Amino acid sequence: MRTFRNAGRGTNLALFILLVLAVSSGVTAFALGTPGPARIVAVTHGVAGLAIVALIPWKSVVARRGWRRRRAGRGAGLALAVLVTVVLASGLLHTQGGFRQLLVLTPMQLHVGGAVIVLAVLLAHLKVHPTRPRRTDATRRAALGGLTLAATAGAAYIVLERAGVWLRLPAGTRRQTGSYQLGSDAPAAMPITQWFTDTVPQIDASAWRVRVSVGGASREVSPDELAGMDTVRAILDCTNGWYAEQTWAGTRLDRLLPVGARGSVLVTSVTGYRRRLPASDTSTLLLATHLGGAPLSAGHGAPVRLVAPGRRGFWWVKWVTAVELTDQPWWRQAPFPLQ
Ligand SMILES: Nc1nc2c(c(=O)[nH]1)N[C@H]1C(S)=C(S)[C@@H](COP(=O)(O)O)O[C@H]1N2
Ligand SMILES: [Mo]
Repeated sequence: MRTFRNAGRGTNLALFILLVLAVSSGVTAFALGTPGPARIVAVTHGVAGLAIVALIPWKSVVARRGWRRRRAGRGAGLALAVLVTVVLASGLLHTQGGFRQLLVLTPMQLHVGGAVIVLAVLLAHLKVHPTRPRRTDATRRAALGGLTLAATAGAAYIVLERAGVWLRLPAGTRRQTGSYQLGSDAPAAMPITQWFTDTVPQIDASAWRVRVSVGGASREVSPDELAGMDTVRAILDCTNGWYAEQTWAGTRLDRLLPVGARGSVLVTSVTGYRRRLPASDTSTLLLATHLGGAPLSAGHGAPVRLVAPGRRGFWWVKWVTAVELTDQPWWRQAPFPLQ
């Protein structure tokens, strides 16, 4: 009986550690657009997820015991089990099945939305069944168990990755960020995506001006003045799970700002959506008016949008009306858009 109890404790603690790892790597993966670091984070996330799957048989023994004892919090526990299943299944579906829409949601939206709810329910669940690490948990047996689990999940990850390539499944074509190619050099086939807070606005492009402010001074620039100065090949990589490589044309941001500008540049959309970027990046940032040789479509940000190579899609502000150079550091903002 005693070893049984300990096994339950071990499983719960392992699950807790894996959950922290999965959530932190998941959030970090959303922030990263550069392939090398993004791959390390994506692999960590995948292995943590598979380790959670590997613990399901153990956890279900523990959970069934709790269920029969009719302890408080049974409802929360059951809801958690269902939600975790949804999160794991949608995560696996994304990594194996390519970018697709299931009714109204993509697997990634289901995965992230589910995970947010899991965290909320889990906090409630932990309040009822608190589990705190004890000195006595750090046994040789626990260490061996942890290593076995890590090795199992790592091996499962490699098998899934290899199978994706050998069997020519969508999984084998994922970019290092985890996204699937969709609509490269074919703007009409590229999804039109908003961060969950925004919609495509109705606009009159003929009167459009971008207000460029530096210190107290500001001037207005028309889309025509921005068109055709610079051309850039860049990958738009949306956290929703797809990416597209395109040729973008417009004007580099450093041409509009003083040489050696410091601080940050706040880029604002007519919808209120905005991101702040480091002023030191302006030589690689583009205010684009054209995509694939044609003017931007309304959905893709006409008449002017930001192109931010190497950054996730949520930095690529569409329908830009203002660009403002300020002293504020770029990181003084929410890590993900809130409006
Ligand atoms: N104004 C505004 N710009 C935005 C967004 C938004 O919601 N509002 N979404 C961002 C996100 S999350 C992505 S992935 C890209 C999508 O660009 P696309 O619709 O041209 O594919 O736009 C970015 N720019
Ligand atoms: Mo996105």
